Amino acid sequence: MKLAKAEVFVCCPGRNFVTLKLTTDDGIVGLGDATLNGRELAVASYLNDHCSSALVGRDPRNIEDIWHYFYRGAYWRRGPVTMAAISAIDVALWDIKAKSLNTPLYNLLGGKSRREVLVYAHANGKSVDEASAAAGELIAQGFRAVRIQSSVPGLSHTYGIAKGPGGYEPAQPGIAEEHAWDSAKYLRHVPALFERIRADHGSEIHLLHDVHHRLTPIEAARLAKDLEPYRLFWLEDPVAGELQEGLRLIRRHSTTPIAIGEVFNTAYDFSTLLTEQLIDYLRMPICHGGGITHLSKLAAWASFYHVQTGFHGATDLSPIALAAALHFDLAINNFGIQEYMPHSASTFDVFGVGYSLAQGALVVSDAPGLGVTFDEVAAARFPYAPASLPVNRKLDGTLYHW
Ligand code: GCO
Ligand code: MG
Repeated sequence: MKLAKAEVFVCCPGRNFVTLKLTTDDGIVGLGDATLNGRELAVASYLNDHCSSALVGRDPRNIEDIWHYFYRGAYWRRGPVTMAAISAIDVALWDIKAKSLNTPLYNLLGGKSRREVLVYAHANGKSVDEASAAAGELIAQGFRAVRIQSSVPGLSHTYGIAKGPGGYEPAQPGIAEEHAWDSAKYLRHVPALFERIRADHGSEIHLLHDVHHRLTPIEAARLAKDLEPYRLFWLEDPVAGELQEGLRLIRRHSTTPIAIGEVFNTAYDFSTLLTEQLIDYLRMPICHGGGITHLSKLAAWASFYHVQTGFHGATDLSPIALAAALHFDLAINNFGIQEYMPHSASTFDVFGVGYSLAQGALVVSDAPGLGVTFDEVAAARFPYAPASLPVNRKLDGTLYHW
């Protein structure tokens, strides 16, 4: 078996996606998601200009060797653009292998460890009342885990809160929007939000919250400690994760579980976090962290430190990325939870999927491979539309983490 074609598609059915399609000489198609929100064309160029011609002619069954060819062989290692490209190649190769064996991908990853994949949904509100009402609706729909975000009084924008009706989408056309931030206001607000949510919805529902990298280690330690009475499932990205040692301070002060890693792109980004047991959940997704080949190694390594997975699953990760995550989630022992944000109807005009939602969990179909189809004709109806993620400034104008 040989790879005959490597094609890259960039489309915007509601939001931008980059899709890699590999075709073998006997006509098997493998799909990979190469989307990097706000940097789509950089990954498309990496694939088109530096990977496609090196893929053609290779035996797609040799996934491990191809992974190292693009990782070690590139000399310039790591980074989100390179790793998103490698991830897309890797996932497409696993899709081909599973289809050629006529079996769902999870069967090649050890088989099923569970019946379904527990997901968390998103309750967002412009006020605490709105956030609590949104949580109530999700609980009534059967969700067992809900992430709660609400506007911070006194700040014009808050991460996670949609400006108008419809879903939350941070990337906007043109150059980056500027948002305002104040850690003191935020730190006063969040414990009151969770006090109210527990009072309204009881102790059974799993609650999560995303700090989106915005605190210093000692501020994060304070928040994690203040939230202890509300028994969070996790507190996400409490600090920017470049300084892994920074998480020691949080651990020293609190037992609130910590999740981190949606912007990481290799297992090396977790080395101190795992060996010192500074986190509880790793969020680096398959589509940005080197694909199934690299995540299998990271997840196995994490399991020795009692760390579970909780992959990033915002809508800027395509249905191909979500399907890859679901097969992996189903198979590994140390699965924790999967993020879930529903894709728009136009996204499903382009991507056909086999997973479905039932009582707060996703159920994976037994279709061979990933179980995802890509409609090129439909994709051509939704041309790429440049968009940027926001930047954030403190109230005095200092540039801060978004
Ligand atoms: C999450 C994330 C997203 C990111 C987005 C950036 O936890 O789902 O923080 O909301 O902000 O994916 O493109
Ligand atoms: Mg996040």
